[in-house]
Amino acid sequence: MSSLTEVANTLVSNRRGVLAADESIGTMSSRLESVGVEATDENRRAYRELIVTTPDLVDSISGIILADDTLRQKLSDGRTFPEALAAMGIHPGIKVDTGAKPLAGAPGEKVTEGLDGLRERVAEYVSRGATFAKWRAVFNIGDDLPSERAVRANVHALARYAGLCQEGGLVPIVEPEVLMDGSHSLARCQQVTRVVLRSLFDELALMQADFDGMVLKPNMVVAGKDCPEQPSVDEAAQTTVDTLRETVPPSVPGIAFLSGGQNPETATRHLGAMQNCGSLPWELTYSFGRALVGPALETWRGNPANWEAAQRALSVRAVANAAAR
Ligand code: 5MM
Repeated sequence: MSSLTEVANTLVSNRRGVLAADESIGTMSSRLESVGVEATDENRRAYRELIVTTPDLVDSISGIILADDTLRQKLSDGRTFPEALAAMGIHPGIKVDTGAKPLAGAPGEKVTEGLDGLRERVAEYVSRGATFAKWRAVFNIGDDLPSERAVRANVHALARYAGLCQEGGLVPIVEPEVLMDGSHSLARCQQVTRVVLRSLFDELALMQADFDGMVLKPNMVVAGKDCPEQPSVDEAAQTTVDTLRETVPPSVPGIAFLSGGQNPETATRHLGAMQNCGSLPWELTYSFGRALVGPALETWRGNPANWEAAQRALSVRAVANAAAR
């Protein structure tokens, strides 16, 4: 087994999942401000320290995705974040995209950038201890969206990212996110997710990415958050699994879902229900951001007196997701 395959398997097995703590500086700043914490480098660092020092996190978390600034910061004890994670038995990961930018000629759609200089950045991240990477593309659902050009531009970038990571020794987490924004139905989300995933795996094959040395991080197939007809948990879970069976090659070791703005309990219930949808060729796990850390951030609010309670709030979500598997 190559070391990429080994890392990919470790990320998704043993009932563990990946924690996404890679909010860009802009996103992290607004999340801190939303709970009354000033958005400074130090507060962003302290919040990430709270996450990674949560007791027993290793029992339910196999890897943590960091942002570039966090990778370069240190814990209070002087260790870098990758050093601290590796010592705990948690893989340090790095978000390598530079964000979703408006796609020329495609109003309302975005293409994720970050390929320029990526070979060199991958080498640097490996030297700083990262073992895996993440790149996220976003797709809006609308009457005529996503357009074919937005799908093709994004899957092309995702596939080139995956190739560069594997060449440089990082396991790529490949994240195509069909957004929950809007009033579209479950069936429409399924249709769009199917198109995106088919196109993605065609492009990954063209770029000769190794399916067994990657992890797919898709959205769950759900109705838009403003859709008046919301499916049951079992229906959304079954539709998600059906869509993945149609599109994801069996050699991919694991699928680690994003939570996409679902409330934490609902995301966990969906994950649990999917485990009862028959035998599957891949592991199904979580790579949640908000659905894991949201309650901890709400509890902490920048007050040192809330530190342990916030860590317990994170623990509750992490343990619940591991149990759902
Ligand atoms: C943690 O947020 C990640 C980075 O977001 P920005 O680059 O937009 O600041 C994001 O990619 C995240 O990894 C995924 O969306 C999964 O997080 P959720 O909250 O959807 O589970």
